[in-house]
Amino acid sequence: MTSPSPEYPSEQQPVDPTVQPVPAAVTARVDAADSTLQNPRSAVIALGSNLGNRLETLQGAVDALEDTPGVRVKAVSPVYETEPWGVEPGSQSDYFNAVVLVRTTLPPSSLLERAHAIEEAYLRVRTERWGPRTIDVDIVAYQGVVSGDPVLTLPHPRAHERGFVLVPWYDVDPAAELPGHGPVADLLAAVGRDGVLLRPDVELRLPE
Ligand code: A4P
Ligand code: MG
Repeated sequence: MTSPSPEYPSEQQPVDPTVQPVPAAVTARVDAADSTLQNPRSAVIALGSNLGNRLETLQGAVDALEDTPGVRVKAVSPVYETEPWGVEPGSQSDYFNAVVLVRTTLPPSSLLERAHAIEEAYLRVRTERWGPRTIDVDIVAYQGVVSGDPVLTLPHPRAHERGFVLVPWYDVDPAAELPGHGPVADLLAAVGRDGVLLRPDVELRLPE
């Protein structure tokens, strides 16, 4: 129980006309946003490029992620040169692929918007599915979230079967688990490293 302040006996407490009761729903929303800000989530992002200066483009994407308010890049994998997946052999150039671990206060939908903005910045043109691209920014996983929404499927529906995602992910987080699919180490053992070659001569910088 609060006792009346000595300066103002209870009947003379000053009334602030700007103070309105805050509806419970608003308080709940603010609290939820606050707890997200205090609890950044971890997300795994896969980068791929097979057009133009592949290394420069991947580095640009890493830097753009770090420049995003609410996103911190925690780890960047080695770069792998990989055979194009899902297309006629020899019909496309090899990819450079890498995986980036981030901590973020953005919800998944905003992280996807940012991924698309980065793709657009590199003038990515979508003409055919699995067509060659300057940059592809895929969200492989967002914390433990599982969603079948086609706009943002989590985890990425094909990550578990792709060496070009699993190999660099395993490098930066050997204990990682893909929600709904199990340890990355086991998935990688099943898929193998064929067509995924380390490029020890090139490297992505972790932003300062
Ligand atoms: N989308 C849904 N879930 C996600 C997610 N988790 N992350 C939606 C990102 N996007 C997601 O993607 C199509 C739609 O998927 C988007 O509108 C988005 O809202 P896109 O990037 O426009 O088109 P895409 O990449 O050609 O299609 P898709 O099916 O996403 O292709 P993938 O599976 O990303 O495969 N081979 C090698 N070696 N290395 C590669 O990096 N990449 C691909 C692309 C094919 N072959 C490759 C590589
Ligand atoms: Mg994609």
